[in-house]
Amino acid sequence: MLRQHLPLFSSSSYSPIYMALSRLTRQNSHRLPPASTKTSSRSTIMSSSSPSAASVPFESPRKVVKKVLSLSQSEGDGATVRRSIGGHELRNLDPFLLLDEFSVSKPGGFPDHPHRGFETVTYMLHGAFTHQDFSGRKGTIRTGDVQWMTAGRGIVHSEMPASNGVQKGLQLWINLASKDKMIEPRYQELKSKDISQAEKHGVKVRIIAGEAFGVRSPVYTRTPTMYMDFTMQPGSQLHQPILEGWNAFVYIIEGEGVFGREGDVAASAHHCLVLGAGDGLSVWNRSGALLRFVLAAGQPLNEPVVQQGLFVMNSRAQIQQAMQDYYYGRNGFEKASQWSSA
Ligand code: FJE
Ligand code: FE
Repeated sequence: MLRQHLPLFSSSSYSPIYMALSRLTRQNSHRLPPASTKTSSRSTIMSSSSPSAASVPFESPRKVVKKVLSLSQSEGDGATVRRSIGGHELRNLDPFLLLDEFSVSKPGGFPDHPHRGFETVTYMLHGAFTHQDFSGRKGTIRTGDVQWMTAGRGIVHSEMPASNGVQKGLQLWINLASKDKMIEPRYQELKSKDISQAEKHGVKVRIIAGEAFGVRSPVYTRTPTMYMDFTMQPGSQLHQPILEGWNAFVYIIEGEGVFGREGDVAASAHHCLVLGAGDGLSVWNRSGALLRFVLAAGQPLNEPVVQQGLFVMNSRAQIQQAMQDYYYGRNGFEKASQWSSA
């Protein structure tokens, strides 16, 4: 399988002309892991109560196989992102394409730009963001809210700060299978109060997608995905099942913790930890402060990935098609030419 990965656009390169003229400039090939045989993302309730050191309840606990510190870089219009997945050190974590921890203040943001072929999941950590799209849809997400946007065949939108001060959040891009790349766009929006939560023995979880502690999220994941936000009290431990065959990672938002094996060194904020094969993740917070992190896992698609900035398809020909469709306003981009955000 090939992954041909091309650079994201710079802020000056949103224009259709740039996109039409863009050249495919860089290609990286990767071998992908074998396809998973499981399709369900169901998991069982795990107890995190056992104080015993030998209490890891998994047959094959997942270990951290790669640890990447995400450094700040500029993106969009005056925005700052810490990019882990999708950056140079972590190009490939099928089905995930990108994870940005973003920090943006007015008048910066992410002005009008297109997407095709994948989903964007925006999770607000602090502040508020307004999105507007080319079909007239407009909305604001605030601290704790999630916007799960399936771009499918095409969305053109803007994502801009909605209040003063710095707005912070995470944006995760999830690839769509070849058969789903040209589906109708769809939004799933969850207000903070509607996000399923569970708490047990000093561990709180907000379930954005999938299931933890016996509680399930209502979000439909076209590419099977789990996505959780865990907050662990000092001294607590967690044992979270993750389907075998799925690729999984942790991104630490705050504090520090021991992930995978009890004897490992603690990892701290802004690190992305790629997990190896296995059936679950164990975490220990041995620090004196809160530990907060997201855990995401997804069923690998095992399909070729050809990315040109904000279009992610399976072949160069499909990328050319996407650029033409956007330029000429076809195949889902009909509303693109007359529209600009207010
Ligand atoms: C962008 C590529 C992009 N990270 N985090 C190029 F992906 C973007 C872009 C974002 C983005 C938006 C939000 Cl709300 C959060 C993000 C990249 O939109 F602006 C450029 N120029
Ligand atoms: Fe976007």
